[in-house]
Amino acid sequence: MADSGRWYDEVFEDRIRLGLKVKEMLFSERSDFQQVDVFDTDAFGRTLAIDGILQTSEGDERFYHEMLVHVALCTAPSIRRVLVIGGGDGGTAREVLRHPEVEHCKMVEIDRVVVEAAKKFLPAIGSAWDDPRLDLTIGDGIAHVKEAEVEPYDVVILDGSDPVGPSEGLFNRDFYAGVDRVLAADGVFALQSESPVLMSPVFRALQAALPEFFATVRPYLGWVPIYGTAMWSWTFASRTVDPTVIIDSRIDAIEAGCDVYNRAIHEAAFALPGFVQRMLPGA
Ligand code: SPD
Repeated sequence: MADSGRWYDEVFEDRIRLGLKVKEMLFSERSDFQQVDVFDTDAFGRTLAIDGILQTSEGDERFYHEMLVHVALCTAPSIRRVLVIGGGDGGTAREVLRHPEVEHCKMVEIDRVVVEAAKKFLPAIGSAWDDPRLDLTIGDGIAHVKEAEVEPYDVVILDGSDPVGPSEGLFNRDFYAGVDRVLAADGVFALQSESPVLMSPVFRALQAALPEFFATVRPYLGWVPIYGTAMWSWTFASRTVDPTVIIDSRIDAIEAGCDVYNRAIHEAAFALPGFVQRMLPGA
C-alpha cells in the first residue's frame, strides 16, 4: 500500500496495482492487529482499507454485503439466530437485520479500531449499530466458534478479509470445525471465498475443506468493483439446505430495498464458468 497523497494504491502480490484517487484521508491508525485506513474518494465515496487492502466503500459495498447475506438468509429454514464473524464496518450486520425474522444477531469482530472508525466515518455502511437485536462483541471469532457455550445459530456468516494477519485462521479446517460445532442441524454457513481469478489457491482449498463438514457446498459469484478483477466468490455450505430453493416471503420482504441482490441474481449466481467448475473437488 502507498498513500501518495493523491492516490491510495492496493498492491496485490507485486502483480497488480489498484488505485483510488483520494479526496481526503479521514482516519489512519495502527491497531493491535492491523493498519486501518479510511479515506474519501471521487470514484467510490468513503472507503475502508486494512493493511493496504481495499475492504469496502460507500459506492460498492452493496455488491458485497447483499450477496454475502441474502443468499443464506433467503434459503435457511430458520433465521432467528445469526452469527456474524468479522464484518467490522457494519455492512453485513445491517443487511442481516433487514430481515424481520432475525431476533438475535451476534457479531464477533476482533478489532475495536475498525468498528470505531466505521461508526465515526462510515455511518452510511454501518447503519444498524443501534438495532437492539445486534449483540456486538469485540473478540476472537475463531475462539467463539471453537469454545463458546451458545445456543446453536441458524446462520453463520463469515465476513473476513484476505487470509493474512488476523484473518488467516478463518480459512482452515479448524475454523470450519468450529462453525460446524455452533451451527444448528439445518443451519447455513455463508462465507466470502475470495477471487477465483486472483486467489485461486485459497478458493480451491476452502472448496476442498468444507465438504468434510457440509454435504452441500456451493460457491457462487458476483462482482465487487473495488476488488481486483471485480469477480468475487462467496460460498454457501449446509448439511441439509438447498441454496436454490428460495423462501418467497423472505425475498419479497427485502428485494425492493436491494441494489444488487434479487431473485434472478440469486439463481444466476450459482452458474459457474468452466474454469471455476474445474477448481471444485472431484472435477
Ligand atoms: N480483498 C478484500 C476482501 C475483503 C473481504 N471482506 C470485506 C469486508 C466488508 N465488510
